[in-house]
Amino acid sequence: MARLKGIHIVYALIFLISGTITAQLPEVVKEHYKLVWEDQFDYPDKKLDKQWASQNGPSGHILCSRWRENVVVKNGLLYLVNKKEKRAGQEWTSGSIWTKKRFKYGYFECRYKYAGAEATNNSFWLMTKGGGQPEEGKRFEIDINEGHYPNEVNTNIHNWSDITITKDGKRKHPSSHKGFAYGAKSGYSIQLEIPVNTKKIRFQSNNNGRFHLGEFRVYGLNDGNYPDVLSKTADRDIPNLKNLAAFKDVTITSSGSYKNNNSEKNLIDGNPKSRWNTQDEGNKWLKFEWKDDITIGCIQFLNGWQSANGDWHDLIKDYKIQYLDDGEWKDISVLNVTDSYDFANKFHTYGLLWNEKEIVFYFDGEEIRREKNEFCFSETPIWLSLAIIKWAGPVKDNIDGTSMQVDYVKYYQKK
Ligand SMILES: [Ca+2]
Ligand SMILES: [Ca+2]
Repeated sequence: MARLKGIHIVYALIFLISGTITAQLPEVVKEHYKLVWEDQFDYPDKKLDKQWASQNGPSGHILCSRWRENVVVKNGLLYLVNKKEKRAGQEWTSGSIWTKKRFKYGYFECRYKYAGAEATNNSFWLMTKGGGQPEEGKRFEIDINEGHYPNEVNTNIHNWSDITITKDGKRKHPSSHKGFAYGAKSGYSIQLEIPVNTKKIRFQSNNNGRFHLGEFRVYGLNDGNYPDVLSKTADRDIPNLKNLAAFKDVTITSSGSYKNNNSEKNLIDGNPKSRWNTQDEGNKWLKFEWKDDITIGCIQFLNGWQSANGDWHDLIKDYKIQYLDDGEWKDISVLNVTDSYDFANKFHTYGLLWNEKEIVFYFDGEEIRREKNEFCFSETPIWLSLAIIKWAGPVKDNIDGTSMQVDYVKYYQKK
């Protein structure tokens, strides 16, 4: 019996494992596509060079030079390794490789984990290679994911043929971006199940980088009737409901502000677009103090900023709101996105369905973005690249030794 049970457990495990892996494939791919090329990285390191080429040198737009030595195949995984070492005029090294084979149209999928540090760019992407213009369409780049630790997925489509020079001498090219910050959002509305009475509340965040809070609202009891947190006119939307944080006798103190610009007043001016910009370093906090006890039924705040395409940027990854109760700080609301979305801790799959008409992006088999294909009509290698960059959080020594870990890359073609 014991043996039988064991076999059953093994079968159950195989079923579970294969189930979770096939479940990642989009329906359309399952039905109409077949696997024609893959790399599982299940071979000795030196065999990597059969199918992949490696960068060996610096790159001006990022903070690291990239070398074959930073690329390691081991135990069924490909590691792109960040190191703090001076080489080729840069302070850091990392790895970037591309397939010798060229691909066109199909479903591209990669299963990987991010390097576990901010300021790293963990990318699975396509880009035409070679100097000339392609016969059809433009030179292009499709970033299936430029992943930023811990929770961000970034997709891009770049046109590298139509470069123009702006009046101030900068190179520009047409591109479109859509980003996703899993587990984070721009507006939080925290309705208290049990109202609290207090004279003091505080907001804290360990977010590494500087961030922006557009508005901070504290409401009394109002039968659950509070404004839509993202409403531009929230302060006037509900008759007779006043933001207690904006009362005259409130004292607002903070951990600091960007360039000491005292932007705390922007938290309570009713305008979501004017913001408190925090200082760069250290913990960030805000404290509100009233002369007399207030009763709190709801707290709302806005963070991040929105670009013209509707994307939100710089959304905070953690916060804690507390109130003072008899000399003791007690939690009202706590968020830490890495509890649910830590893409360095868990493997996820990033996919792209590319045909003559459309470019469709997937995350764990779910469609996240769909665009018309306007100029991506020629063959490209598949690229796997790790980089250290300035625009995804502060660059710190904890990057040293982290790695992007790739389980596999697969390419499916239409049956
Ligand atoms: Ca404001
Ligand atoms: Ca593998």
